[in-house]
This record gives sequence, structure tokens and C-alpha cells, in this order.
Amino acid sequence: MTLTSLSRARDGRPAAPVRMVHLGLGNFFRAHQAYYTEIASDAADWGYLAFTGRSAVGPLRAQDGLYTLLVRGADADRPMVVSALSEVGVSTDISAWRNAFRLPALALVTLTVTEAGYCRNADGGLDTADGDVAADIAALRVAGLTANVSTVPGKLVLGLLHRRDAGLTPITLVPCDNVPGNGSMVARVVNELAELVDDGLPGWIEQNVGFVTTMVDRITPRAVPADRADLLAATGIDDPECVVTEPFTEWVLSGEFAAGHPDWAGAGARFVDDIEPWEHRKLWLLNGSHSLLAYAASIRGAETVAEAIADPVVRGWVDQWWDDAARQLPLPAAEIADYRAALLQRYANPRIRHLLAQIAADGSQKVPIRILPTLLGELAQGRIAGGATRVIAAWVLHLRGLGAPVSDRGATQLQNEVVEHDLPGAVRTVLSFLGVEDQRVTDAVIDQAGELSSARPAAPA
Ligand code: CS2
Repeated sequence: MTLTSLSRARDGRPAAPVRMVHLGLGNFFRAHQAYYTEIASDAADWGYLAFTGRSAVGPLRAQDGLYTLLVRGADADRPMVVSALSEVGVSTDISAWRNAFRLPALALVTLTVTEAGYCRNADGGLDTADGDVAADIAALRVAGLTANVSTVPGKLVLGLLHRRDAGLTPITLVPCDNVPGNGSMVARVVNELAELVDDGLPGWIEQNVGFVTTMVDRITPRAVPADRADLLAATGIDDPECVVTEPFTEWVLSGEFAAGHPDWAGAGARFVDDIEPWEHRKLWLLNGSHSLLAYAASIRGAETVAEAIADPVVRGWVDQWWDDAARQLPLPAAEIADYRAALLQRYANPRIRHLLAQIAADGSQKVPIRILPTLLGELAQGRIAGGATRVIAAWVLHLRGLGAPVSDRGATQLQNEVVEHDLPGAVRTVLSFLGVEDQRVTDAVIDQAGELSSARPAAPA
């Protein structure tokens, strides 16, 4: 078989004009927003200039932005070449970033920078105590348009300063990370930073920048060398930039688009007025159970979501969590039952190797929004949600070194405190971090943490 690599000239795929900038050129963006753009009816009019979040660009540039999306169903693979990235940029290339905001045709800026990337403090505002944020504030104050910045809020404010300076038409920011109300969340950090660096900027933002809220969903594990080998065997294409994803995908958007958007609706996205039920359904049922699996099932030896959900004990925990969360979801019972059934199928997909360690990262950003609304809602109605307290118990143990490794910049101090205490003290520390003060909850978490740490049978083969 001849080995082929991707190129626009060879594949006859001209690059669409750049009308969108993306920050966070990772696998999820390429499996989700770039995929919707690729299959939109007007794809030829909407190209992306996509910047990496932290990493280098790698071979993607040599491939003219083309890559293969390997959609792995339970029974078969479906590879497709995606050409939505007209240009790619590297996160540290601030001059390319500035220039992008001076493009007259720019309509949208989408973001996948993870929950932690927005640099928020515990109240949800801009974390000005963070060293990188403080450095960006200083740089923007001193150098303005020529500032060198590194954080996401810093980059957005720098970009908006350039757009204002160039006297250009409005644009819309579209955050695509798993944070409820992500549109107002990003509006808040951007405005707080703008106020600190340029008196006139908040007023200009008010007039010229739209903030759209989105719910995004597609399970996208990190690709491994075997994925590239499978793709090569099936298609003859050798693609080091191959992205693996599942067949299921969902995108719900809410808000005003100041300068239009691709025909994402034609590609299956939904535009709605009230996004909250969609956000809660996904964040609590999917992401909440993911966090449960990442912390609790990894203690039992599971490495992947598929292994974890095959363990009947873990499955029981997931059902209990879903029962708790469902009581707080104002959706028809049949809809919730269908969604749960679909999740079980997605989790069991034997061809998707989704590592629990990947999901376990950044728990300090994830646990509060995924688990607390259910725990507090149930508490307010006089119930201790055992499914929710178990996630917290498993997270305490995770922070103490059990199960998946800790990778959580926002939890450094918490982790130090948690390991200094005995188990009950550690539980109290974590509950105080979460702002939960209820003796019955504390007792339940201590009991479950004790059970989880003492009974650790090996995961089923
Ligand atoms: C996961 C999500 O890593 C995680 O925290 O829960 O990335 C999840 O796979 C996606 O939200 C699915 O849409």
C-alpha cells in the first residue's frame, strides 16, 4: 500500500477564507467545532485560524491544517478528512494573534481552553492573585497594543484592543468549555481585565462584542500510536495528527451572533433560548459520572471509562449518582432515562480508550460545578445525596494519592492540606474548600471515604 500524507493540493481542498479564530487547538476542538464547520453547508465561506493553547503546532502545519477524524463506533471506524482549519498558529505567536483580530472578515472567536484556562478565582471573577494574570495586567497597562500576554483573558483583551484600534465590525466570543453559563463567565473575566487596563474598553466591549453560551459534547480521548496505525491500515493515510472520537455529538448554543456564523444548525447544532436544562443534563449526568469514575473507579484499578463501567459495583455507584442528579433536573423522566441509557452505551464503546487519568485532571475546577448543585439541591430538600457524597469522598482520596494521579494546578494548596491531615480532617478540609458545612454530609463523606480506601478489589479482567 502506498503511504500518503495529507495536503490541500493533493486532496483538492482549497482553504476557506478565515472568518473565525480559535484558541485551544486540541483534539476536542478538532472533533467538535471544526467537525461541525466541516460539514456545514457553507463550509467554503468559513475558515478557521486556530491557535494552540499551550503546545507547539506539530505536523499539522506541514499538512496545510488537514487532519483525519477517526470516528470510532462500537462496531466500525469511519475516517474523514477535515479541512476547516485554513491556518494554524502557535499559542506563543502573539503577533499572529494580534493580526488575527485586525482581519475585517473576522466574525467569531471560539475557545476550548479547559475549565482552568479562564483564570477565575473561587467567586468566578478574574483571579488577579495569579502570577500570570498579574503579569498580563502589568503588560497590558504598560504596552497596550504591543503587550506580550500569556493567559486566555489576557489574549482576549489584547485582541479586543486591536479590534477597537482597527475600527472594525463587531465580533462574538463562543466559549466551548464545560462550564455552566460559559458566555457570561467569559464576559466577566474579559470585562474585569478590561477595566483594569483601559478605561474605555468595557464600554466598547458592551457595544461591539457578543458572548454566546454553549453546551458541547463529544467524548474525545487522546489518540495513541495504535490509532494512527489503524488509520494507516484502513486508508493508506499516515496522519500523525489523527483525532479519535465517538459517533455521538451534540452542540447547543444560545445568544446573539453579531456577525453571523456557519450553518452549524444544518450540521446538527441547536440554537435555543434557554440553554440551562441542556447544560445541567450534560454537566451533571455525563461529566458528573465521569468524575465519579475518574476518582472512585481508578481506586479499584480501572484505567478507562469502558473498564470502569463494566464493574458492577461502579455501575451501582453511577446509578445512585444519576438518581440523585435526576431528582434535581426539571426534565421529563423518559428523557432522562433515554439519556442515561445512551450514556451507558457511549461509555461501554470498546473502541474508545478514554483514560480516567485524563478526566481526573483539574478536579478543583470540575467537582464544584458537576457535583455541588445536586448535593446542595438534595440537602435543601432534606436528603443526603449518597451518590454525590461518594464523588467527594473519592476526590479526597485522589488528592491523598489513591487512584488516578493528581494534575490540578488549582489544588496545590488544598492537596498539601489534605495530605497533612488524617482522613476525617482531610474530608473536612475538602468540604470547607467546597463551601459545604453540614455535619451529616461530613459524616457521610468520611464513611464513604473509609469504605473506598479499605475495600479495593482489583478491577474485573
Ligand atoms: C470529561 C469531558 O475530561 C473530562 O472532564 O468529563 O472531557 C467529557 O469527555 C466531555 O465533556 C464529553 O463531551
